[in-house]
Amino acid sequence: MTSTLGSAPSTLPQANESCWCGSGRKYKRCHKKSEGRILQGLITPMREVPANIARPPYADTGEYEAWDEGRVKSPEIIERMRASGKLAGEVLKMAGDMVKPGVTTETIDIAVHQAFIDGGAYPSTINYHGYPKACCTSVNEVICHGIPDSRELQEGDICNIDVTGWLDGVHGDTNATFFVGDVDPESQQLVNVTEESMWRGIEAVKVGRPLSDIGRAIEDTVKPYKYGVVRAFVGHGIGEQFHTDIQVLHYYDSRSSTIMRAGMTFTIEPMITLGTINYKIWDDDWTAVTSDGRRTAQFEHTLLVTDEGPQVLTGGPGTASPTAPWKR
Ligand code: EYL
Ligand code: CO
Ligand code: CO
Repeated sequence: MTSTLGSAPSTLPQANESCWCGSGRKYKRCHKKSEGRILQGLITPMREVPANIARPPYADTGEYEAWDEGRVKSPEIIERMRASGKLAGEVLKMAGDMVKPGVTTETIDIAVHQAFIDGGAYPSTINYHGYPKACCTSVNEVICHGIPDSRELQEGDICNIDVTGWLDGVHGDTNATFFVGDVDPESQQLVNVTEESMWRGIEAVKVGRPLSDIGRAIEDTVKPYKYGVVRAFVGHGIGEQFHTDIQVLHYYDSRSSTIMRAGMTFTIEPMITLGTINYKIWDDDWTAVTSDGRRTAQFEHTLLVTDEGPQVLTGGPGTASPTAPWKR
C-alpha cells in the first residue's frame, strides 16, 4: 500500500532509500515512478452546446456511421472549410493567450467552448467517440488527448491545446504547444523543433507526390536532435467528417503511397518526443502519455493541396506561423 496523500519533500531520497511517504518501501518501489509526472485533476461533466448551434451526427449519441466522403473536395466545400479553419485558428490563438501559471486547463476549455459557440460552430470533440470536452490539453509528458481538468498550469510546463470546430458542416482542426512562463532550454528546443518539423512537412505537400514525402520531411527535421517521432497517432483526412480515410504518417513509410491531388484536405500534426515513442493510456481511457515520462510536443494545421502548393486553412494572424529565424 502506498500513500497518495501528502507531497514530496524538496530533497528526494536515493532510489534504494526508504520512501519519503512513510510506507517503509524503497523509494524506487514507491513514489519515484510518479515523481515529476503530472497528476490529473478533477474533470467536470460535459458542457451543453446551445440548441441554436447545428450539431454533427455523433453529437447526441457519441457514435455514427462513417461514410465515404470524396478525397478531392468541391470548390463549395473548400470555401466552407476556409471559414471553419479560420475560426479554429482564431480560437487556438485566443486559447494560447490564456496560457500562464495558475490557470487551469478547465478554464481554457470553457473559453474554447464559448469561442466556438460565439463563432457559430459546434466544438467538434464534444461527444466525439464520447470525448467530454471542447478541446484537448496535453501537458508535458502527455502526447495527446489530455482532458481539460482542475490542474493549474505550473511555471515551466509545456501545454498543447488542440481545437476543432464544426462550422457550416465542415471541421477545422489545429493545435500548438505553448510555454507556461519560463521553460527549460531542453523543452524550448523540443517545442521549436517540433513546430519546424510541422512546417517542413507542410512544405512537402505537392500535387503528384506521395504522402510519404511528408513523413520523410518531418523525420529528417528531427533526426539531428535524436528525438522520437510518435507512430501511434497520425494526421488524417478532414472535411465533412472529423476523420476520413486518408492517413498522414509523421515518419517515412514507403507504403504511404497515396498521391496528393489538388483539392485534398488533411491535417499534419507531428508528435515529437525527447525520449521514447512508446506510450501508455491513463485509466481515463483517453490521455496518452510517454511511457518514460519524458516530454513531448505537437503542432497541427489543416491543409488544402493546390496546384500552387499547400494552403494552410487554419492559419491567420497569431496562429502557429512561420516566424522563427529558420523560417526565413
Ligand atoms: C477524441 C477519440 C480517442 C481528437 C483528434 C479528440 C480521443 C482519443 C478517441 C483525433 C482523434 C481530439 O484532434 C484530433 N486530432 O488532431 N480523436 C480525437 N479526440 C478521441
Ligand atoms: Co487536432
Ligand atoms: Co487532427
